[in-house]
Amino acid sequence: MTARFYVTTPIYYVNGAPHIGHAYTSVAADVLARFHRLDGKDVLFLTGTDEHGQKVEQAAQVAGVETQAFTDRISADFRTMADAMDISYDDYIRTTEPRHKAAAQALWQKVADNGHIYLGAYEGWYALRDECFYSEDELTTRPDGTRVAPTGAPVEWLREPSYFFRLSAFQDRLLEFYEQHPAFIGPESRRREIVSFVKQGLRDLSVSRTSFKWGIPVPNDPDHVMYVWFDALANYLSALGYPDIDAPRMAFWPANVHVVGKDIIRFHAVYWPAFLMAAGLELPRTVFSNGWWTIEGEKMSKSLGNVVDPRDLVAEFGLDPVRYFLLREVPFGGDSDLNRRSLITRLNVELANDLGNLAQRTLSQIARNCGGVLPEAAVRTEDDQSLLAQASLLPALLRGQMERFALTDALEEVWKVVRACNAYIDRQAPWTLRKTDPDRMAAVLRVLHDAMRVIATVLQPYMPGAMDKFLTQLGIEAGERHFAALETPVPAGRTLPAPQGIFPRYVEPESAA
Ligand code: ME8
Repeated sequence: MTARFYVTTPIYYVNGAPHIGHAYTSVAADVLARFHRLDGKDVLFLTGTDEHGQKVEQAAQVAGVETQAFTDRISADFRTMADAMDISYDDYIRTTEPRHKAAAQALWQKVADNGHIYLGAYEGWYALRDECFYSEDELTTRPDGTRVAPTGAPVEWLREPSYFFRLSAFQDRLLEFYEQHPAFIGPESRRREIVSFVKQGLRDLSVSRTSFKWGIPVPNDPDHVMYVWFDALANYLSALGYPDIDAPRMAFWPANVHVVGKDIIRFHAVYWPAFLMAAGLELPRTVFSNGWWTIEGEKMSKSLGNVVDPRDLVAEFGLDPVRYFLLREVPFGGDSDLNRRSLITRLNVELANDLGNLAQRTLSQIARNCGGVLPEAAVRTEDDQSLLAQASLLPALLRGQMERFALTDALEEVWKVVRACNAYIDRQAPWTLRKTDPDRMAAVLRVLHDAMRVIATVLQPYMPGAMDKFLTQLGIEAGERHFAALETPVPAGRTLPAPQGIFPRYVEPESAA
């Protein structure tokens, strides 16, 4: 049976336009989805939008648009952004869809039937911006006297009838689960943070609101709408066809990984597993959190006017360089800064120079000196064998990195081989061999071709467009691009298309003249 792999992004709030932070999490999840597809797994990759709650309702009011029409518009924009970033999602879930409402209500009903929800009244702090309840001891006071959440979001005092989820009853089970499943929360720093948060004690969680209407009605009590996080988290099940346990997609549960930003780890690593335990469902294998992007050293915010639309970056630098940069800049899981200088340097040095030149040098020599035809694999020298051995280890090496969500380390491994290829071509100097030993020249070019084929194959998840071009230039056919195909050598004698640059150098507009 083919192994399954289910990966999700957060579903994004439709209270504002998509930005580079959203694109980042989606690209990371996309790399995982594409990697596992190429590795022969049956993958389900889910993304979508989170459309209920007071924050979205207020944004629609400010825009002066009817709420559903507003969410339709912004959700479509998020989808356009995902498409522009080449996110290979299999399904796009919207929480205002009937299939989701039915699933969220069924999940609620199940949790209630199992005795974990009771009616009470909530009195306490709420941060609208975070759609999150905070306890008194988590707040700080600003010099002007206002109370703020740890995220800096202003809080308000709420007092209203509410249903509660018996979160406190799950404290020990959660701690035991974290202990037994060390890979459940990543990276390790977040795991420690969550364990210590839960150890401090969990209070029951308010899971319904009565002071506004934009949400999913609570089953049998339409005066209440579900707390937006109960509603939102259920998306990971509603896209599978829950509550129909026999729906074909339910075989994808439990999810292999929910990729989320560090801001929402608590919801995914505390509330979500507790809801699932309460419903008697299996828990996801991993919740992995990505770090935070700042822009040229500053927090990204509407008030600073520095919110980056990923589509603008793509228009300027090209899609694949942007995807590459996002995952290359800092070990996945850590915080990072988006600055033009380092983006341009990575594009020009690592993509255009290290990889682009290697491809160009090799392919143009095959075109010129081998009649554009792929040479035979000849008897191999020690130098040849050592380069090819290094390249052929890449799929297994990357498989290990993907298991650990080490998306950046994986790129470093590939670049070690890229650099080894460049050192090899300089050492072997096929341009000199052309006169002295043309057979050896052909053999060297063939070794480079074989090594580059591995490189291009394993880089597809990161840079699908550029690697598609690269593989085409290498004469690799569509059915030969998955990892298992690397076991079969490409037959000699294939005619390769005329080589073209894969990564043009970026030249600053002012210095281009
Ligand atoms: O939290 N750097 O939606 P949201 C990196 N609807 N990632 C960032 C980022 C930044 N500066 N800014 C945002 C929600 N993100 C809920 C999720 S899931 C059941 C419900 C990314 O629109 C990051 O992944 O506020 C973060 O978790 C997500 O966008 C928050 O998106």
